[in-house]
Amino acid sequence: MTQSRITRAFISLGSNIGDPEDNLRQARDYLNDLHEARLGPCSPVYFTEPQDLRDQPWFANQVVSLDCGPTWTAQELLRTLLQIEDRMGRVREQDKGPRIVDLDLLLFGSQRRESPELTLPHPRLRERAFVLVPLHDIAPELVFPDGTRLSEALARLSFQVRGCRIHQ
Ligand code: PH2
Ligand code: MG
Ligand code: MG
Repeated sequence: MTQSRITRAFISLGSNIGDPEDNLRQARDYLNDLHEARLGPCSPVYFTEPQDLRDQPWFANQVVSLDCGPTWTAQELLRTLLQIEDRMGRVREQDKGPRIVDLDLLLFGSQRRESPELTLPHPRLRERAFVLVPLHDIAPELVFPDGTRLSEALARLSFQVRGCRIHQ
């Protein structure tokens, strides 16, 4: 992959069915095999209290970076993430149910967009410790496209990290 016009994307990985850590590993393998893209730094895996969902097992969550060559667009990456979810057997009928894997596009470079298909940055990014904590592990200096620092967004959230567990 040439170095020109590489866009760094950040992707949130989540799972709370079966063997969640192994599901995240499999998802990383799929990302690693993508053409014209390279998996960059990956955060540790955290075990996190479910947010906005009732009576569900805790999640395994992680954030990874993906360096995308010039042929990639944010929409194409989103479609690819949904395909990986399908290949891994995600069932979509009850969207609030537990999931084998959830791959959310958090950021695609400094792109900002709002469409029914895709909003960037991810609209709930700043409310979620299970996203901001691992994102901060791999990109502590990150500044969002609107100029807010990731570290400021983290400081505004109320949560607790105990080892690899995140309570919120
Ligand atoms: N994903 C959600 C809603 N709530 N909570 C945790 N802890 N982890 C998730 O990945 C998660 C969630 C919607 O996709
Ligand atoms: Mg999600
Ligand atoms: Mg999703």
